[in-house]
Amino acid sequence: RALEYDLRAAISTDQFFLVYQPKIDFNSRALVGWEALLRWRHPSLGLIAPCDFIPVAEESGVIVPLGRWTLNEACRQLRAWLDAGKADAGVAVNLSPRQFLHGDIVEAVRTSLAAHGVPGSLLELELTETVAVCDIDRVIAIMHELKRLQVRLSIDDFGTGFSSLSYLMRLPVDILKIDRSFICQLVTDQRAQALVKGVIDICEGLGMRVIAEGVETIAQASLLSVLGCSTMQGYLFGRPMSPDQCEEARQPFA
Ligand code: G
Ligand code: G
Ligand code: NA
Ligand code: MN
Repeated sequence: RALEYDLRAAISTDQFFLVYQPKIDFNSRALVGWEALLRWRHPSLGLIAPCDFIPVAEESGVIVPLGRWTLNEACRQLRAWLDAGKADAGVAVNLSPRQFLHGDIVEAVRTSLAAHGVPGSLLELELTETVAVCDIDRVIAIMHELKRLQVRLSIDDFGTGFSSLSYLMRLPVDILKIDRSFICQLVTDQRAQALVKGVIDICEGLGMRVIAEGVETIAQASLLSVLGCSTMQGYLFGRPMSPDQCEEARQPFA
């Protein structure tokens, strides 16, 4: 496939870059972290969104070198912010299932942190639920190895693909990210509200933190806060932005 060929070439020719979306605490409006999101500036096709190339990268295996590039770039940026005295928050990087299960992910994370002298505590790794249904014992073993590097682990898009809550209980994850499909119905749909409230309570019971994704309105944010979730991410507070824009983004948010 042409795109697969271009993907391989793009890593060595600097066509990828990361943008960063803020995660905030709604009560204080303070920044609590950034999520790094991958972008591809293709020489002839222009800007290509991850949903159009991540699946190709997954299928072809290019996700392994590409994921290493992303981890390294996030750590390079963290180092730059540390050096500038602006490392006021950590960075979360998305990992795809293939990269997690077959990419020697522990070595990749360790190498990126060490290369830039970044403490693991500033790095968060976001995994989708689908990764956990493959080989639960292997997933748990890898997660424990990652935890030894002090990184935080989160489950992304929670509620959209999990097969069993008993898996959740066994995974050493720190944070659940409630998928935005629940947040967009939150204000109008009682059932979405009950579900979100349930997830927030489960997190509290399991000693996990919880964050709501895709918060776009004050009404959603206020309701989430009342339901017990004050950590949020979404266009209401900030879109994914360049590192320069991150430095200019002034707190408090919104
Ligand atoms: O940034 P955007 O909304 O376009 O992202 C679309 C999808 O691509 C999201 O599901 C997001 O998790 C995924 N994505 C963005 N950046 C990365 C990345 O660096 N690695 C992986 N595996 N997925 C990413
Ligand atoms: O799957 P993941 O959660 O990583 O997806 C992140 C994607 O969601 C990014 O592409 C980002 O641009 C998008 N996103 C972030 N905040 C919002 C929001 O408030 N509304 C919508 N519609 N998309 C959002
Ligand atoms: Na994510
Ligand atoms: Mn998500």
